[in-house]
Amino acid sequence: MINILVIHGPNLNLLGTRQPELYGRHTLNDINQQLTTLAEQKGAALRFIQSNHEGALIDAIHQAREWAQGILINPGAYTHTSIAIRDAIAGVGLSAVEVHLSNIHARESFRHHSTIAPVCVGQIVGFGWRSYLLGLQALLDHLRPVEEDAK
Ligand code: CA2
Repeated sequence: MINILVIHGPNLNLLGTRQPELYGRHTLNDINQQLTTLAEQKGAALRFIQSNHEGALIDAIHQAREWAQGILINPGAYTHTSIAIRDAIAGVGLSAVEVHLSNIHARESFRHHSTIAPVCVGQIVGFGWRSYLLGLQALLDHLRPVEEDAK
């Protein structure tokens, strides 16, 4: 069984209530349920955290070292500012995949840079709620390469 921490950063608790043109109509709970269904199919177990506080996200990353093999993270606006979250991911040494609902590279220039991406296996952006599913699939494949890839 592969254990994954799913992290939702600031303001993502508002999903499905406002700005559907940017972030879609799915709620955070909808996305977590979709992820849980995929994880069950793939033999993985997920734990979720959403917080609007940088320190709470860092504490969760530190605690994940005890039980998880990977991290799926949408850092929200901390993507563009947080050296502390980057250091936490690098510090615990867990494989992480960064996901975004919107295509951050097609938006305002201040969203083009991610402080987090360099310490992640990869980044998936722009596919709405499906970015999370693609990210989980990619993270699981990275942690447990399919037999064809391993040959
Ligand atoms: O596209 C993404 O997933 C983002 O991480 C979303 C962040 C934004 O700061 C990043 O640049 C890209 C913002 C999340 C705000 O979510 C809301 C959802 C509904 C209503 C208001 C905000």
